[in-house]
Amino acid sequence: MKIYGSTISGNCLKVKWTADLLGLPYEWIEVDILKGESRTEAFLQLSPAGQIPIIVLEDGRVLEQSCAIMLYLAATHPNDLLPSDPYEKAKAVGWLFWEQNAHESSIAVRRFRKHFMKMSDAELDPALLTKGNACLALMENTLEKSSYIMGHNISLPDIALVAYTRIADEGGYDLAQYPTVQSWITKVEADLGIAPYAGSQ
Ligand SMILES: N[C@@H](CCC(=O)N[C@@H](CS)C(=O)NCC(=O)O)C(=O)O
Repeated sequence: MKIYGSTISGNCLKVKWTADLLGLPYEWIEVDILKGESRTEAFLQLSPAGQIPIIVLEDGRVLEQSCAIMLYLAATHPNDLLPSDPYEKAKAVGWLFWEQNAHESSIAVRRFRKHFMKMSDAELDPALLTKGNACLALMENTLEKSSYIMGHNISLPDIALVAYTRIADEGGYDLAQYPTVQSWITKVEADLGIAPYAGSQ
């Protein structure tokens, strides 16, 4: 399997960490989105949306969308990352939808604009801060009741949500306001075998 991704992208790291946790072999192909490498003719042939992550399977089939890729990897390899019970599985998928729809679309977007595009707070849509903080508050509330997003074990929603939560300060969010989320980040990083975030270029 080939994973086309960027190490500055939480969406891509979600896929990498899932593959690593499952012990899957893959070739990582670094794509520099800041240089437009996901928009070249060659890349658009692979994936017309021009975005990463994507995976290319042994037989040449391409899969897009970080959460869809995570679900595919979890569905095709033995693991405890996705519940088998239909209700619990639907809950897990619901968290992945929420991650994309509410969390990533505020926290990751504000982080990209502030940290990489160097936009000032005045230039940023104020709704991004409000919406992102509402997501962090919801996670704080959830994690006060259970040690992981869904109970007592790491599952796909933890991997998906930790990616942009651990770097939320780059988007101007104050994680100190969410101590339970901070402890959860440390725990999930340890589970994934990754070092605490030390900042990106
Ligand atoms: N919903 C998609 C979002 C993909 C996405 O936004 N990718 C960004 C990097 S995080 C990208 O490729 N940006 C470069 C571009 O749009 O040209 C997913 O989860 O895979």
